Amino acid sequence: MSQKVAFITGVTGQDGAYLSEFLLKKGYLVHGLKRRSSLFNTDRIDHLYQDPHVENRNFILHYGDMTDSTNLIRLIKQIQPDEIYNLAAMSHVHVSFDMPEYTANTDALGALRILDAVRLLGLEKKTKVYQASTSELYGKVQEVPQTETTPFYPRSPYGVAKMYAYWITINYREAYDIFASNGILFNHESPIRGETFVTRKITRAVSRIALGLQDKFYIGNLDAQRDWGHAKDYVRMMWMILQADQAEDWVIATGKTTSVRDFIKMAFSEIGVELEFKGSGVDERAIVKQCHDERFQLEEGKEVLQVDPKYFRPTEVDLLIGDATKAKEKLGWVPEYELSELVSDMMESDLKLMKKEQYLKKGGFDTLNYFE
Ligand code: NDP
Ligand code: GDR
Repeated sequence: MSQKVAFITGVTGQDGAYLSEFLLKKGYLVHGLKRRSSLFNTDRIDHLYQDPHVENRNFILHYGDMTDSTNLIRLIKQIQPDEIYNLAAMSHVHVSFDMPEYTANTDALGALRILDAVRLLGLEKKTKVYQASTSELYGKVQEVPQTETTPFYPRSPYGVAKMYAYWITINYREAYDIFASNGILFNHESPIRGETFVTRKITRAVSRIALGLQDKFYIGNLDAQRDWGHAKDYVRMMWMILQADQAEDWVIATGKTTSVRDFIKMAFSEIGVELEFKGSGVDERAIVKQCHDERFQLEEGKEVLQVDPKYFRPTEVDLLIGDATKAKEKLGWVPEYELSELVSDMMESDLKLMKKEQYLKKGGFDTLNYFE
């Protein structure tokens, strides 16, 4: 059997990195789209990098951008992929309120550009397309838990852009018979999650507080509830979706939901700290009730967290909880990670990272003081 060829947009992101590892292990030739930036932006995939001078590489990166049609057409023509995973996106919900037009261009029209390139190049029968759809489509709660048939009500420019991408994927499937599927993935996290998403923001801050690099951190809506899974489980599902008998749309979720406040408690308990929350709304704070771990010297009563309305969104998604029965029954998907394991994994990794930072600081080097 000839080697399968995949093209991943968003290869430098969290999911792109895990998916690349996964497909390489399966023997794929993986091509990835990366953006030009003034600094290296390949941290998450540097361990996969292969010297361009070496023959028979199986991991190849190309410059490009989702807003550049001719670039995408040229690359897809050259790569002739069996599978395209369209993961590239301006993926931050809060930032999408600041950059609505760019978000629409990248997330909505970007998906169209990929699908239309497949059509223009006559690859309808060869190339399968995975579209990274999202639980943000559900937005304002219409039904709990959310399934493939729950009505959509997106609540951000990001959600609305992804709604266009979702429907254009279905339209190209129906109009041109392209094997194009949406994975409606609920939140998934990992030690390489972007630092400004709430879980990673929390695990980084808790690790820094544990090591005395920071006193407290600021957060937005503590009551939001999310269905959090591990990214490693979810990229496996992206591949399974393209191996299904037919192109369809699939919800991928754990079926359990947790509030931001409870995620914070779980992260602090990894360093032996019991928290007490005081006040409410914009005045809510958290203080150390007790620290059971002798390695970390956190005194009782120390304030470690405060709500800052700056992180509230103009319109919020309050509650997400997905029902992945269809994927479990038809594709045999079983997630391997529990939320507690995800939190441990992220805390272990961030503690290691912050120890390096602590070491540098002791040596007189400036460390990062930028938090969003
Ligand atoms: P990340 O934000 O970690 O990665 C996004 C990727 O897209 C990065 O490689 C980024 O490049 C790239 N990108 C952004 N804008 C452009 C552009 N204009 N042209 C080319 N590349 C671009 O996201 P995740 O890995 O977490 O998510 C992957 C996909 O899945 C996204 O589409 C996201 O919206 C969607 N999704 C994610 C979920 C999650 O919980 N993680 C849940 C459901 C859907 P750079 O590194 O240069 O910034
Ligand atoms: P989300 O993830 O918006 O669900 O989108 P994020 O981690 O940003 O927010 C989750 C919830 O936490 C609340 N929150 C905060 N969020 C951030 N980022 N920073 C804070 O300080 C903070 N305080 C509270 C938010 O209001 C929200 O309710 C992610 C992205 O990966 C999308 O690309 C993807 O489509 C969805 O998950 C599924």
